[in-house]
Amino acid sequence: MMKYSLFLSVFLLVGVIFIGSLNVNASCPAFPGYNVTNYQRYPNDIVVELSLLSPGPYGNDIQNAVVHLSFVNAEVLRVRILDADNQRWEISDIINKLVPSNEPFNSLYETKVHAADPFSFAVIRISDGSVLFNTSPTDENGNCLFNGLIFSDYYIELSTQFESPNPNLYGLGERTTQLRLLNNYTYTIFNKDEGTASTPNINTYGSHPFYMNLDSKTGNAHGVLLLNSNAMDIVIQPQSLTYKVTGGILDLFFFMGPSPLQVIQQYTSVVGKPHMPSYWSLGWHQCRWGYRTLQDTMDVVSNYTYYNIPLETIWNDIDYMDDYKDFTSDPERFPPDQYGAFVDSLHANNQHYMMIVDPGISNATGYQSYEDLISSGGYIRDAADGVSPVIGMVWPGFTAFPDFFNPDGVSFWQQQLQNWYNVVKFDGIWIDMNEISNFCSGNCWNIDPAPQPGFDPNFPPYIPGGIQLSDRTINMSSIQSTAYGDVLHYNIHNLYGYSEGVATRRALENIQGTRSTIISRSTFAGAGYHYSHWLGDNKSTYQDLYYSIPGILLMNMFGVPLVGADIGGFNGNSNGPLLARWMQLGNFYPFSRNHNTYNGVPQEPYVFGEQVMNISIAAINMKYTLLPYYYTLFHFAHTQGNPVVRPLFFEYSNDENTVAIDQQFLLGSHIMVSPVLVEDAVTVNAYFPDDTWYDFFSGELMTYSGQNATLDAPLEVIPVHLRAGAIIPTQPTYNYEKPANGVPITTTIARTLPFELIVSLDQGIYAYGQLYLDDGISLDTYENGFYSLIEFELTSDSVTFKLSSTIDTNGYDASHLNIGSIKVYGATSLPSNVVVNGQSITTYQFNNYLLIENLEIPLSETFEIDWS
Ligand code: MIG
Repeated sequence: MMKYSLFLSVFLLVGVIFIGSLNVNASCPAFPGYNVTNYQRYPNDIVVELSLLSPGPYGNDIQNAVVHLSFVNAEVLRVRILDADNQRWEISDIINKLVPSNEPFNSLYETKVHAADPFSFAVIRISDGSVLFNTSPTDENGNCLFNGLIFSDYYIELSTQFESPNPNLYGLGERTTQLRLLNNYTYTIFNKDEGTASTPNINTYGSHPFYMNLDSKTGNAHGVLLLNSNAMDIVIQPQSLTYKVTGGILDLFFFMGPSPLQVIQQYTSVVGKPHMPSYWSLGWHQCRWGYRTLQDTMDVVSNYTYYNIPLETIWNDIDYMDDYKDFTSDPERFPPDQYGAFVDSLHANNQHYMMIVDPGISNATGYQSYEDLISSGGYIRDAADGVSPVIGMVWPGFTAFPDFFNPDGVSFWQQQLQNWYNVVKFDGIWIDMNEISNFCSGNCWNIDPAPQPGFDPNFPPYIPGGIQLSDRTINMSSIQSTAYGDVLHYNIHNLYGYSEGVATRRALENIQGTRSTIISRSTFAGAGYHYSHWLGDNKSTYQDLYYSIPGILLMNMFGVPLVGADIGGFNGNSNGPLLARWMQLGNFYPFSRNHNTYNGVPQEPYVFGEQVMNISIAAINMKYTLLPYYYTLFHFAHTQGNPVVRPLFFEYSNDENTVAIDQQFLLGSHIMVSPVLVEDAVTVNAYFPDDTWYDFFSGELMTYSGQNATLDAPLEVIPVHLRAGAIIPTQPTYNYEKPANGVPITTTIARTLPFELIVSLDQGIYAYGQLYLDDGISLDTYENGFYSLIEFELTSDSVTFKLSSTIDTNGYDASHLNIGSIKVYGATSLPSNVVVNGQSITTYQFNNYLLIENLEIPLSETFEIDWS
């Protein structure tokens, strides 16, 4: 038992320091941690000096530590725990985009530092006094919950107790998982080539050491980021959460929300807000592993055209390469001149082209890229001599790996991509295998390294996930050259894909001079600032159809909004009904790509007969019709960090029923998607939060609110509902007539079509919406003012109605764009008079909703429509 008596407390503007005394029971906790030897209060900081009270379990304890509690701004607190005497690896300069406030502020939080033995701290929400983080090892009854701070060279441990047990937690990616985290589980964070089709909850391709905690009683949420790139376990128990980290420092950020959306806005202000994607990347993508020849690839494009299915981008997998060597193409199967000409012909039709590039560079004799890599010196080095490249084995056989922390590795990469671009004018790049994936474990010339005496980076004293860290990747002892000197791969393994993504982004921006489109398998916190992601190897099953929803929702919470799962499923064989359901759901992913493995049966939308094809065409048209809305959502992702797709709890955070919902989701804040995820099912059980909802297609007012409902969903139907209060800008593509060259609609054409505004009236007879426009491809259009932002508003006194626009900024020439029609859901009768910009019109009708047609209202000017 412990007794805890306060003899002094000092209240400060934003921080509270408790200086107390503590009687420590020798056995509780087992590792009490550190003494406080000094503290200092500065205007926006508290600095606490610590000295080791009791060594941790693994030796090499840090004797003197220093804690900086920094009040960054009103919503963000940062707590860094450093070695006072020695510099340790930390990543803050690479990832952290935060500019601390210089202005005085009234923070939403206060901190309590237990400034005596042992050290602990707490973070408290001022508005209701709730304790969001508390590292004190004992609970209020003196029960011992966990250890104090352990801070040693290769093992760091810190725990927090929950104010009430079993909170709603989300995050800690990447993994295949339900949306809400399990309450008794150890989550490993360590990048690994691990398909989603295997065990749920284990660590997969990326690292996102961030969680959100939602208190559904108050609706308040907060977030916590541990900015650290080392392998770690995060142990969640009913009363506590424990970080067990293999190196680096503790660099914690606390985000006060209080809404879930605000938590993500604050989180992305630290790790970086998402880049603005190219408009075309939101179109429909077709890929597979197994388009073995250029002719195979061309045939797919022809089939799309023949069946009149929109195709924005055709992709090639590793099939195109000569012996799987990057930046080459097979002379027979993909003859370079014909290959380049094919891509040029796509461009002539406003279509796009992407192909895969792997990081492993073959060491085959005479391979120019390998010679270039070796002479650049920008490769990951082997610990054995510190000079030679570490050798792995991937598709081309033995390979070396560029070191993207090394400027020479970055220049090498840019040069290779430039050389390849001279052959094939690709529009974007797909980067795979960048966990790093390796077909053997460790150095392939020394397969399966045995544990070494002393510190062995492959087998640190504590091994997150319990498997040697070099399992199916390179040795952790490998050496990388960073701006901070040589760093063990051990410390930065989780940053490999991120560093490749950053290098690829820079290269493409230099080569193309436009926004880059990069889809990467591996990510780290903040990856979305630079590039985008697909969820990796799933399976053609209904289970994985479901898992794709929490997958895209979590990535959106991590600030990586342009994300999707392989539509149709990667491993295994798809079939007609599964593909139909996946096409329907997948065209609501922000990134929509059909992709399949080498030996799977074909799963292009035209292979399973006419019904599935027509369902697919309808699904793609739905996406294209909504593109102006998606693009506007991406603008607010880019500027504010807002997720493009969101869990229901984001909008209804004090509705207990929403906290675990991950079979439905919201697109933006107003479009709710409730897909069929069960084989042969023709109904969906969907939850309708307490609000007013309309059927998105028919405009019918739903009678459900705050309850579950069983909805009809035969194979050709995906239930979609529109929340009241919205004005959704769309450009319907359904009636597009193919031009003479027969090419089905592309995003280039879609974005020139007449707009249709879909208005959903709420009970106050109000609705609001926004539309962001720019050229869709240039860099920094928003930052440079080359954009237009239009707001739409509907107001009414319930007799007269007024729909009008305002134009916030007009840096993009939208004079070629018109509003052609308006639908008003929730209107109850045919108006007697409709006036557009002062002129009476007659082209309107009422049938379930008010439809005003045959308009030609220029978007570049404000308008007003009145009816009564
Ligand atoms: O070892 O390039 O996740 O999408 O088709 C497999 C072949 C390598 C893994 C990717 C997958 C891709 C496949 N790649």
